Amino acid sequence: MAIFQTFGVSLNIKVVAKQFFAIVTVLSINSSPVYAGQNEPSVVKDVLIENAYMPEVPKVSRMGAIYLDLTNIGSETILLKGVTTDIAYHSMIHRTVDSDGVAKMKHMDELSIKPKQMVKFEPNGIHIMLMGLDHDELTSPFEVTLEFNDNKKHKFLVKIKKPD
Ligand SMILES: [Cu+2]
Repeated sequence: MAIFQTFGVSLNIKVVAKQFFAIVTVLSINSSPVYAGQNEPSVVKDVLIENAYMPEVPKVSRMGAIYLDLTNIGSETILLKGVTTDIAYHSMIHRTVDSDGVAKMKHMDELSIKPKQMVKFEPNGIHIMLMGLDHDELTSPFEVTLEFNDNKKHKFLVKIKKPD
C-alpha cells in the first residue's frame, strides 16, 4: 500500500512538472506580456503601448472602454485589425464621431499607423470598446491582445482606473 502511494505521488509530480513546462513553453512562444512596473511601457516588435487604462465600470454595466497611447516604433506602416480579451464577450476598435451634434460610435475595421506615428486612444476619440464585460474575471491589470496585419499580435496589460 505504501509503495503504491509513493508511486502515486511521484506520478503526480511528473504531471505537474509537465504542465508547468507546457505553460512556460506557450508563454515564450507568445513573447509573454511584459509585467513591468505600473507605468512602464511594454515593447514587442514594432508597437509601443503606454498609459493603458480602463475607467472602472460599475457592476451594473457590462460595457467598458480602454484608452492608451499606441506608437509605431518600426519603420513600416502597420495595420491594427482587431482586439481581443478574455474578460469581455466582444471587443472592437471604435471611433467617436460627431453627427449633427450627437456623439456616435463607429466600428473601425482597421487603423493604419505610420512609422513613428503615435495614436492616442482617448475619451471622445478612438477607443477599445468592450461589450459583455465579465466582472467575475476582471482583474487589475488585465490582459488585452491587439491583432495586426501579417497575423502579428501584441499583448499588454490594462489597469483599472478608479474615479478620482
Ligand atoms: Cu465605443
